[in-house]
Amino acid sequence: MYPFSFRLFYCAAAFTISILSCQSNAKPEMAEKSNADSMNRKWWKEAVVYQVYPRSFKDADGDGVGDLKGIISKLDYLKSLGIDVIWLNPVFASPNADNGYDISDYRTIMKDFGTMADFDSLLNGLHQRNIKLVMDLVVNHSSDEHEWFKQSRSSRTNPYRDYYHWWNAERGKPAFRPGAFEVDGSGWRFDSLTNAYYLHYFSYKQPDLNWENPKLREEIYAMMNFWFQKGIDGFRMDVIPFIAKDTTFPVITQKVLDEQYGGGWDHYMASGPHLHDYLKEMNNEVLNKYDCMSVAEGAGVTTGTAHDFVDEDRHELNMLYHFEGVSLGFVPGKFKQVKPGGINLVEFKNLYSKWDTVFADKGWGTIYLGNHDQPRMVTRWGNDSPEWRELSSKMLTTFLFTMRATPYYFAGDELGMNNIKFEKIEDYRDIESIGMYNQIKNNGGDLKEFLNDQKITARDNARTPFQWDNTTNAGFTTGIPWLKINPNYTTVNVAVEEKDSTSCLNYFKQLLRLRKENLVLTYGKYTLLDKDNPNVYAYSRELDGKKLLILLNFTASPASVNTGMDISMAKLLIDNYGKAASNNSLQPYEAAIYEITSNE
Ligand code: TEU
Repeated sequence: MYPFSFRLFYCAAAFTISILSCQSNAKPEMAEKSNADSMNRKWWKEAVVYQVYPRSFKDADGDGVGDLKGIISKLDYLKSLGIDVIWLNPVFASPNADNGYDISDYRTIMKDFGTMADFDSLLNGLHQRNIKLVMDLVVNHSSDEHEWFKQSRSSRTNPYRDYYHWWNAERGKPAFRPGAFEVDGSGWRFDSLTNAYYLHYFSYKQPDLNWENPKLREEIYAMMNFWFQKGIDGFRMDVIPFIAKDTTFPVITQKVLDEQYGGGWDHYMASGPHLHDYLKEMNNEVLNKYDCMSVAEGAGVTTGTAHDFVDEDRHELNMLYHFEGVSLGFVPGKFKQVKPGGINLVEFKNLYSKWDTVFADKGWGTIYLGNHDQPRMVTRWGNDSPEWRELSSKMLTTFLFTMRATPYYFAGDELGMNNIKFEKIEDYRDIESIGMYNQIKNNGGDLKEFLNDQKITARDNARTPFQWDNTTNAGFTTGIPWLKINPNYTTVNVAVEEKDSTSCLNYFKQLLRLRKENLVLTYGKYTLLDKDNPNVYAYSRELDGKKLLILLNFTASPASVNTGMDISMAKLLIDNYGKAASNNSLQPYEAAIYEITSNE
């Protein structure tokens, strides 16, 4: 059993799954609106968001690290994908303890990535191509190298002292809080300079900001306005439920930690009493002035609390992404260990159907299977063996682009990139993997088991450099890449896939067009079909008399499906095999979308 910090993020999600049935805000009996115009159409609901991890996308200056000029050199590629929005991971000044999630100056560009002039040309280049830019807002914590923190730690009476959470040592040791990336698992660090502890939910290099302090909040809003004035189109908000805490820091008993992860999370660690006051204030001071997009990283958010963030009439945020889907299949009590035997598709279908119902009437959802904190989508949710990598990757892309939610798609997944599966800890660069490894080592745990699990779940699997072509270093850099490149770059890369009409890349583009051309895929009513089928995910989408049927075989064997519809006369819109599935059965990892006419 690992210490709490190991399990925090994953167990919170597991707990919430188990209480979904009693917490849901879902109102399935509510009449479904059928007309797209009455669905409160918004550009960000109809958009496809493509996530660029700048460190890994394209290196223009040969230092082995991706940069803004590199992204600029690939603007036409981004345009060719057909996507609408780029979410750019943090590009602000940072000592890079956590690859930019530790910001030392919110108004400056990180040296590794370039200059503000580069940023301005990137933004212009995107806008010229009709692509919007959403930036990362990391305001639960800053870097310990931020000027605010340097001031704050300098003395107990410094005007910046209350920008962070301090606990004077004469009060005794503060009650345990987890520090996710720390070897000792603690979220408090003692600072002898002022004989006090400061709070950090992540590494000690990421001290938590004190949102109770109105001055801090004003600074954050001014900073957000600064970026909006430059013309950006929105923010993705890093661990935003964490900004509000119970700042009396009561003791969390082991019992609460072990038995009530969801409750412990909400009441003692995050989603503090003033969370929604802050978000309303942020909306009022910043967001409502712009036609922008806001999306919360909704760690710990359940179907029961989601509406508090995203209902239009609350004037807080547009969307959130939950962790329940990506936490599915983890072994309880273990750090990111996936249960053997593959995913339980019935559980998967129930979970995504439940989340669809939550937003059927109000609010809006997101859908994703990968990002910079997750392994590669095809390895985790499909099958990355040479035989099935392409087909299963296309099948998963079909799922993402046919659900009623805004798809968030991670760069490289359109190529079918898969996990690199490092053998040794020395290959990892991620603070999370290295921290956990050292924690397990210190506790005399099973390092071999840990390294095996990491091959499937580590974050660095998604962060390996983007594969452009089959030249040295996949065309990513002329220098030494900061993280090893997946050796399959010689065949899995943009240059090869652009030329192959049947590639993952071309399938991605076709499917994206299909979503754009069929508003039913964005707004249409979702109905799960053949719900107990353990192999096939089947559902329909309906809007204004148009009905599409989506069939996805999640297994490496042929599988039968019973949708109650005769598809023999239906129009096949796309199929990852390039040819129609037979009426009631699917080939391994087959994905098909049909248009059903009324007499079928
Ligand atoms: O992630 C928050 C978060 O919940 C992660 O700790 C997540 O659980 C973990 O990455 C899964 O392995 C955000 C950022 O997306 C992440 O990259 C940062 O490391 C983290 O915040 C701290 O800023």
